[in-house]
Amino acid sequence: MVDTKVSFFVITILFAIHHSDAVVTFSAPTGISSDAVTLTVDEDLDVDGTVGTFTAADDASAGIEYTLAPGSDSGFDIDQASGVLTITSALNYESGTTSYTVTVVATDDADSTDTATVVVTINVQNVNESPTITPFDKAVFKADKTGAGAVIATVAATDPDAGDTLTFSISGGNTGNMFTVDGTEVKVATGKKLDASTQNYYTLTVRVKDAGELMDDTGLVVGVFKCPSSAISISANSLTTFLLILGAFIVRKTV
Ligand SMILES: [Ca+2]
Ligand SMILES: [Ca+2]
Repeated sequence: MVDTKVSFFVITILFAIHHSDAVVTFSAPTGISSDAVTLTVDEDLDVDGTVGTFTAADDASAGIEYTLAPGSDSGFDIDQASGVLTITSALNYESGTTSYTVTVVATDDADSTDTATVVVTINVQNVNESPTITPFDKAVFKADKTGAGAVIATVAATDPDAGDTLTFSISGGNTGNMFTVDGTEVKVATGKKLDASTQNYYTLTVRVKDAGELMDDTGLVVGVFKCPSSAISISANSLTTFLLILGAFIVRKTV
């Protein structure tokens, strides 16, 4: 016959084991180890966009609460209930900061001493961004018969991506292929000559394109006038003044 005291002791132990709260353990996101995970996000992730979803559990009936530990890099937040880690400010690969570290803590709702932590390395991945072409602030006027190779304007653009290759072209308004782009210079094309009697102004669209085919356009007005003087540039706002001067010149030549 089994001793009554021994039986009571065994039953007590079994009861305690059955009802003990297991340790909180992370199971997601993918690649998570016991205490670390590395995640990668694109630099153009929207603010409030998801970096990753953390899941932890134990066998208790109470839920799990997710928080970021003090000392975590700023710019991130985690939903207390869902474990979704998000960004709270825009990322920028070109800023020079391409990696962040936060520590995610999962806490058993029923026992605040039952926690698990994971150190999260967040690597920011470069994304190609569009170039921006510098608008022309002046219409350009060139004398009639200006020949091939004459520089009409110099074009410029910026691109957030360091070292990106920018290529300029004329994408519109180039009647008769009168103009071409040589590097950053808009020129009268080979074999061409401006002829005011045929066309006395052009409304060009100048385009910049980066290595990833992203692009930006701006307008360039080129006027052609019959005048013996060298080419001039004039503010678009002063066009009326220019035309008055030109009119006076023509009158003087014809009287
Ligand atoms: Ca970029
Ligand atoms: Ca770019």
